Amino acid sequence: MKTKISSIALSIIFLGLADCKSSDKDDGYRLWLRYDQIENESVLNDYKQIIQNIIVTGESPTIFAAREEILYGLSALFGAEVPVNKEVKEGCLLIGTPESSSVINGYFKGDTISAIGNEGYSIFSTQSEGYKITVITGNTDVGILYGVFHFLKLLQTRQSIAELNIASKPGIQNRLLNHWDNLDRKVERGYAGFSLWKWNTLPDYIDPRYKDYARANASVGINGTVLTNVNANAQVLTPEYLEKVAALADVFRPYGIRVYLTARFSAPIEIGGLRTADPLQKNVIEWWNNKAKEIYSYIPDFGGFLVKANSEGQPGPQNYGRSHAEGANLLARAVKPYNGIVMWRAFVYSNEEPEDRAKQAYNEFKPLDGKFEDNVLIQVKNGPIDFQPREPFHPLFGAMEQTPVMMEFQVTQEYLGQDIHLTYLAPLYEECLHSDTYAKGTGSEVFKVINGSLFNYNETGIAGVSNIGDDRNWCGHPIAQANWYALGQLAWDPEAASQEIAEEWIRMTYSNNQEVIDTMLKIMMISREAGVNYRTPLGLHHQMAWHHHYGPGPWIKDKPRADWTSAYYNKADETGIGFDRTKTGSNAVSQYFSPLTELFGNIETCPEELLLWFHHVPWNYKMKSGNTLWEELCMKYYQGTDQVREMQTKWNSLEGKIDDERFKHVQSLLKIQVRDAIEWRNACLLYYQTFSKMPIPEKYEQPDQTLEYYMKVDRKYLPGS
Ligand code: BDP
Repeated sequence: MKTKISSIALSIIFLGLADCKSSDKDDGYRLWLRYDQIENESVLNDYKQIIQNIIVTGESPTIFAAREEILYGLSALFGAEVPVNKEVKEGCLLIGTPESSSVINGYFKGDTISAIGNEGYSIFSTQSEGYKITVITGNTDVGILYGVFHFLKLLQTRQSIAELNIASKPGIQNRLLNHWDNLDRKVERGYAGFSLWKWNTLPDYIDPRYKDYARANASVGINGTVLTNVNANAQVLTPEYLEKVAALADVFRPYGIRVYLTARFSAPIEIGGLRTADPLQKNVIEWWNNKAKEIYSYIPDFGGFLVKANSEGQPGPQNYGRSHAEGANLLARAVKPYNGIVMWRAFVYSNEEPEDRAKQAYNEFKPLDGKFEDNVLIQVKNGPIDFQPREPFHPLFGAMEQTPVMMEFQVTQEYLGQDIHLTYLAPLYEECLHSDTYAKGTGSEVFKVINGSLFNYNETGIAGVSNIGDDRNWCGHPIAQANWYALGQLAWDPEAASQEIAEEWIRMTYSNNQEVIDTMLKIMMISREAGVNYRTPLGLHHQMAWHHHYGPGPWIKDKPRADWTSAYYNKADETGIGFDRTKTGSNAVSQYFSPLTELFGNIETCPEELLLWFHHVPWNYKMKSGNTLWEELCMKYYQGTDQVREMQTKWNSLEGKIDDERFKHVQSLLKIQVRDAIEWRNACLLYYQTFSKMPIPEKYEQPDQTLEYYMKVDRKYLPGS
C-alpha cells in the first residue's frame, strides 16, 4: 500500500499540476484538467460509492499514461486515494482491452468491439460475480486512454455515473493541430508567447510541459501535431533537428499523438545541395525518398508532411511549370511506404492573377480532382479568403469527389482580437460544418464532406491552427483555451453543438455553479457574433489594419499587393459598398452548387449576413428590416459594441463566484475589448461615411474622434506578425 501512495504522490508532482489549488487563485495552467476536489458531499459520496477501487490491465506506455491519469484524477477529485486492486470487487473501475482483461473479454465473448473501431471506447456499468462494477474498454490502448479522459469528464461535469452505457468513436481520422511555430521560437500569428518547442535544449532537456500538452490534446482526442510553420524552414528536415523532433515524438507517442512537419518545397536545394526542386526530376524524387527514409529512421510513426506551396511567396511545383498534384504526389510517394500522409494546402492565390482571390483556389484545385495519390489530403480553410470573422464556406467543400478534402480552422484569433478579445470560435466552426454544400442535393453539409461520408473518402482530416504558446495559461486570453478544447471536440464529433461544448468546458475549467455556467455561456455564445458586428457585419471582410491584423483599416489601399488591401474587398464608392461576386461581377457564385449559386447570386435572396460578400449594394437599398443599407450597417456596428458591453456587465457579475485571478484577467481584457470595439465601429463607419454621405443616426452615441485620428493609430510591435 505504501508504494501505491507514493506512486500517486509522485505522479502528482510529475504531472506538475499540484500548484494552483486555491479557489481564489488559478493561473489557468491546468486548462480543463483541473480535477479540483468535489465539494458537494452528496455527489462525492455517490461517486465514491460507485468507484471504490481500480484495476487497470495491460502494459504499454499508453496504458501507463491512462493509469497515471485516472489515479491522479480520481484521487484529486475525491480528495482521497482510490485503492488499486488485483481482483474485481464491489465498486471496481475496471479498465482494459478485451485482450488484457479476461473479465472484460467475457462481455464480448472473445470478439473485439468492432463498432468503436481503433480509437473509440466504451464505458458501461455492469455486474461481475455479483459485484457492481464500471468498465472502461476499447480495442486499443489509445481507445482506453480516451475513455479514461471521458470518464473523468463525467465526474468533472458532475454527471451521474450510476448507469453508464457510452460508446464513442471519432468521426474524423486525422485530428491535428497546426503550429505556425518558427525554429527561432517566434510564432506566426501566435499571441501567447513563444513556441512551446525549445529547440535549443532539445533533445536533452524535456520540458515537463511537453507532456502536459500531450495530455491536454489526448483529453480532447487530438491525435496529430504539425510542429512547424507552414511558411517553412527546410532546416527542420536536417539530422540536427530530426533528433529534436524525435524527442518530442517520444513524449507524445504514449498519448496517441503523431508528429508531422511542414516540408519546404525547395528543401532539396536549400539543404540537399541540388540545383532544382522540380518534382519530375529523378534526383529530386530520389532526394525526397531518401529524406523520408531518414525521417522514419528517427521517428518510426512520423505522420507526414503539411505543405504550403506557391502561395504568399512560398516555393512550389509551379516554379517548374508543374501542377499542385505533381508536387503533392512527389512527397506522397516518398512517405507512402511508411504510411505517411501529405496535407497539401489549398490556400493558394496570387496577386499576379487578375481573378477574384476568392475564386483562385477552386480554379486551381477543382481540375486536379482525382489526380492525387491516395495518401494526399487537400487542406482547405473554412472560407475562400482567409479566416475572416464571417465567410461563406469554401466552395472546394463538395467540389472534390475523388480527392479527400480536409478542414483547416484557425484557432489562433488572428482576425478576431488575437489574445486580447474574448471570442469563442466554436459557433463559427459549427456554422461552417453545418453549411449545406448541395453537392449531392439537400443534406450535403460540410461535415459530411470532411467526415468522408459524402464521397467515401479513404482519408479524413481536420486541422486547427494552434493558439498555444509558452504563456503560463497556454493561450493568452483565459477564455481562448475554449477554442483549443472545441477544436478537439469537433474533430472527434463534427456534429457536436458549440453550446454543449462550451458548457462542458466551463464546468471543467471554471465551475459547476449554475449561475457561473449560465453567465459564461451567454458571454461565450454571443462573442463571435459581436466580433463580426463591430468589425465586418453584413458580409464585409478583410477590413483590418495592414500587417498585424488587429485593429481596423478599411482605408488600406494602394499597396504593392492589391489583394492585401481593404479597398479590394469593400469596393466602397458613392454608389454603394460590397464585392460583386454575381454574374455581373467576378461570378464566384458559380463555384457553388445550385441552389446556392442562385440564392447567393440574387440580392433579394442572399442571406443578409453575407450580402456584401456577394453583392455591391446601393447605400439606400432597402433591407428586410425596412432600414436602408447604411442604417442597417450603423445598426450592426452599434449592436456589436452593445454586445461587448453586455459581455462586460455579465462578466463583472461573476466577481467572487470564480477565482479572482482569472476573473480580474478577463475583466481587464474586456475593458480593452470595449475600447477596441468602439474604435472598430467608429473607424469603419466614419470611413464608409465618406462614400455614403449619410449621417450616423442621432439615436446613437456619435464618434468622439475623427476619421483622421483613427487613420493615424499606429500599433507598433504587436506580436505574431
Ligand atoms: C494568413 C496569415 C499568414 C499565414 C497565411 C497562411 O496572415 O501569416 O501564413 O494565412 O495560412 O492568414 O498560410
